[in-house]
Amino acid sequence: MAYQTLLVDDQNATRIITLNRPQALNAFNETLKDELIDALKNAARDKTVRCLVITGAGRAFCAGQDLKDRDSSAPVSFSASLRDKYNPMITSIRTMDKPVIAAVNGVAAGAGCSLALACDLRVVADKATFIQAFVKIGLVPDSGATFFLPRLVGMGKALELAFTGDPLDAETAEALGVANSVVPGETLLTTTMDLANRLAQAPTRAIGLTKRAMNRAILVDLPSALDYEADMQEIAGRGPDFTEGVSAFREKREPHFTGQ
Ligand code: LHQ
Repeated sequence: MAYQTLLVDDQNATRIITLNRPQALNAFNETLKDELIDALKNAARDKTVRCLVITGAGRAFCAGQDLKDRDSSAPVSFSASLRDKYNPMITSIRTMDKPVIAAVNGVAAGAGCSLALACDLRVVADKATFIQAFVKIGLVPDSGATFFLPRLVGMGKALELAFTGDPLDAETAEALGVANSVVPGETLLTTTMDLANRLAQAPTRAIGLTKRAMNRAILVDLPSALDYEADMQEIAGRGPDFTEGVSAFREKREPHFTGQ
């Protein structure tokens, strides 16, 4: 499949998937979601691929759902959008029997932040930020954010980030264990590829089994958590604060939430 919104490049046994809608900060439109699901499936089943790197083109990693794409920014069913598109991406990353590294080149917001959190490791550019942007548009953290974030940073910090939508900078992300390492933006890809090539030469079968065992040790409830998030998002997405939040984003103004 030739992709319109992704670049896929193999370097030795490492596959690099680059989200490629830089003009929209790599926000997820329907095409990007469909293509990423397909690319993840291919990477999972291709035995020549022994490590996967996910990164973004331009200055952002991914700004989450495309809020200007009128076909999908207010889907008919939020829960269906999550169950059919976002949750399969997250599940695919977690169930892939090979290491997945996010090379977080810039801002990772909303479902883009969730995508980075679902990866096994995060190598982060010094100017990158992680933003639980959902609350800014009256939504609930989704695509696994309610599941991965408290496991990475603890409940108190996770709730603070989710309630405020304040950016988590790279240095703090490293201190909290969200970033495995922080490097200057110019060296992000070379540093990530050094790690990826090392992991791609490691015993992939053992690494895959290690990932399965860790998933089982602390991520066994992921399917029900993804399902529950979808239900919560359906409720939040039907409320007036979501409509106001998206209008405010599009009109570049502060939102006025009623709390209903
Ligand atoms: C964008 C976006 C964007 C479109 C920047 N879409 N254009 C699941 C279920 C169903 C529905 C709803 O959603 C979900 C899951 C989610 O992901 S919800 C969360 C969606 N994402 C957000 O709320 C993040 C929105 N973006 C931002 O808050 C900021 O743009 C960030 C913090 C990412 C970056 O800020 P800046 O560096 O100041 O850049 P900017 O705001 O100036 O954006 C640059 C351009 O990119 C701008 O377009 P323009 O034509 O004015 O240059 C933005 O409108 C566009 N853009 N994010 N998600």
